[in-house]
Amino acid sequence: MHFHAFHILLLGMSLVQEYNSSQCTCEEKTNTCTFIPCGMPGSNGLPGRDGKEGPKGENGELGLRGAQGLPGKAGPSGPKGEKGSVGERGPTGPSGGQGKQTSLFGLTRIDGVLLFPNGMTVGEKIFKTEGSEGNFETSKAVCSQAGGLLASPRNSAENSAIQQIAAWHKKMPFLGINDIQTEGTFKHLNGEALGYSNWASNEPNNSEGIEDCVEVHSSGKWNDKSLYSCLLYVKNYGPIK
Ligand code: MAN
Ligand code: CA
Ligand code: CA
Repeated sequence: MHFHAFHILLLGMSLVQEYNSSQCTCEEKTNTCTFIPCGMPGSNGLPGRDGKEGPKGENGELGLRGAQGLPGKAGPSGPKGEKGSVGERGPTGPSGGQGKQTSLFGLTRIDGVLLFPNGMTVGEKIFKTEGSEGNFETSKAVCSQAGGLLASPRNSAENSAIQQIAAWHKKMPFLGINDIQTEGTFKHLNGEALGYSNWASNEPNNSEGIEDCVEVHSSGKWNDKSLYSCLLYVKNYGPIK
């Protein structure tokens, strides 16, 4: 049907063409000619321009799970723990003895400390004074601090050391010897009986009411004296005996 109408149209147009070509020539009208009446078909034109970009496609399928990542950084340190319990007491160490002792021109140094004029060493003992004086109770108490003891000679060498220290200070010292417990029976502070003594002649005499302590004269000789006398105290830093 369409085909038939098209041929009829072609036929009509060719008749009109036939008529026009016999009467006049066709005017050239640029871009107005929509129909080529006869002749061979022309060659194909150049490809048209690229079309516009299409719409965005749909999301692809979910990919495979990736490999495990590296471990993360360490976290901040935790709070301080509680204090532990006290450990067991360790074994008793060896006795300290004295530090390095040197003597030059009669001056004694222990660990570089010069004892003159406050102290002297005799064997393992160190006798040392602060140059202070007090009654018997005060002297005992001060010397007992920090593990010391009021000096109490066990032999003539120790007595001479105490005598020398007292001479340097021009004072008379107490000894850690008394007869407080039993009149006439002198003992060391630890209760030990006297194995060595150096009494002056006619001493002890317990004169002046009561004399239960001992002082050392500049000669080194002993005299029993009142507990309330104020005398130099010398401390023994070494072994007691
Ligand atoms: C003083 C005191 C006494 C001592 C006599 C010795 O009286 O020191 O302790 O016995 O002198 O004469
Ligand atoms: Ca006495
Ligand atoms: Ca006396």
